[in-house]
Amino acid sequence: MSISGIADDLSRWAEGAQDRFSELFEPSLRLGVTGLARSGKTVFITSLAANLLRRSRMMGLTAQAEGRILAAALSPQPDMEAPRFDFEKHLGDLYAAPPRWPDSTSSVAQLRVSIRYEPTGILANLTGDAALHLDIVDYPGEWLLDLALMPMSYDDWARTALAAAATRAQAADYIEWMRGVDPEADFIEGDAQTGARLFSAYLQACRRAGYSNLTPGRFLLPGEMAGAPALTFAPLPPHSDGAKGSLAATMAERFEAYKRVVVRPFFRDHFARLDRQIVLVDALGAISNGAEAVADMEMALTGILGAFRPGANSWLSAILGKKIDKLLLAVTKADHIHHRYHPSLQALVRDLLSQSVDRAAFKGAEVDAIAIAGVRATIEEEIRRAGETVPVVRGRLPSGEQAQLFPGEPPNSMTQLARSDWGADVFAVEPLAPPVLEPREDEGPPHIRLDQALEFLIGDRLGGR
Ligand SMILES: Nc1nc2c(ncn2[C@@H]2O[C@H](COP(=O)(O)OP(=O)(O)OP(=O)(O)O)[C@@H](O)[C@H]2O)c(=O)[nH]1
Ligand SMILES: [Mg+2]
Repeated sequence: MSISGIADDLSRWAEGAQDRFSELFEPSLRLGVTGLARSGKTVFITSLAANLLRRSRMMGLTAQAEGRILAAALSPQPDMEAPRFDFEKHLGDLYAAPPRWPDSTSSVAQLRVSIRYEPTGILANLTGDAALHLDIVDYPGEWLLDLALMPMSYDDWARTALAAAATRAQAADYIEWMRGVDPEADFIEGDAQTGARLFSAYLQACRRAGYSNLTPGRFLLPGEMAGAPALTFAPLPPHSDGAKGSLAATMAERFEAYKRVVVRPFFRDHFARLDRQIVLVDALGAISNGAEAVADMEMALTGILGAFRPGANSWLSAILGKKIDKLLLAVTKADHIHHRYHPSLQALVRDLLSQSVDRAAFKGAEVDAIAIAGVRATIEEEIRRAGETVPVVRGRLPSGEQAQLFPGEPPNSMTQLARSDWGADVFAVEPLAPPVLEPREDEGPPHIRLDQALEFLIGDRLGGR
């Protein structure tokens, strides 16, 4: 297909059959998609929406397998103030020549996919067609970690943050600055700005080093709030006299402001309105980075999943209107390993899930774990090595060069992960270039288990109503 043909095709792909979905009061379902930076959120949402619009790769979705999905189209989202997820741009990147992974994104974004289907059961004969508006909400997992700040005072937070910083080389500049300031001295804006800048730089450096359990989340992803006073503070050692107008007292006020104007509105306006949730985890990446990265991922995951147990946090319980009733933990980028190893990976995620959360705490919510790939960038092959057959995958490296890859056998439990010395010499995945794709009338990008993930998350809402 020519380049202009592809562009035409992509625009038709996203074109809404809006007239078919114009009725008011049709049910909607808000699906939250979250995960730490680079976990695969944008790729997941782009491919999910594309595969809902063109569904021949979605036979694991029962309503599709039964031929009951009559139409699906993008339609205008209900929230006027939230940025729309840039589906066309991200899909265009995937189908470009050469294809590109989507750019990094850093705030909440939303996309509505409206689905018309035939209900089942006794209602089928009475009601005719039904519609479901699926509102997909993309938000950074880092913002969920901020929940832990809510019950903390500035001193509590500063103590915890400084204890972590003391063990990390990345904090050297910040600690040097901190030692040079007097917390009791009169507040000067320039001091707060320098402190906040160095502390943000420290958090950014930690993230580049593979740490993910980092707060305050907006210091990493400030969005439109960059430079606001509520983001211009940093931890100082506990002080005895927080005289009003001192550097320490102002830092403490700003920490409280951060909770009030950043954390609380996020939970109230976005989080509290979700019906279902998928949490994406780049576990293969963490395993490749070694034991410390895995421990950090586990800790971050516990923090993230903690937000879904409102009972454990009275502040959150108070603002939650309804409860999330289905939660799926998905390990992404499973196309990096041959499907023969997927059972190990699934077992590992299930184990991770049960270690990170006390399932009993999810009263009334159905929780599951799965290994997926938003966009499959590899094909599977077998090679003979030393008389044995080794299952490998073939993909393109970022240089464009084709390669056969065998990252190693992933561990199948947390115990195994803890016992062995995991790291790049035992198990290593490297980034791949996206696959070269041709748009087709009937199918979206290749994926792994997006249909099964969707069946878990919304399958019940595409049956009887
Ligand atoms: N092979 C493979 N790589 C993937 C897949 N999904 C994501 N990736 C890789 O992971 C990177 C990050 O994916 P994104 O979807 O941009 O992740 P994100 O969570 O939206 O990232 P931020 O917006 O930066 O937080 C991509 O650039 C790809 O390199 C997948 O299904 N298969
Ligand atoms: Mg993104």
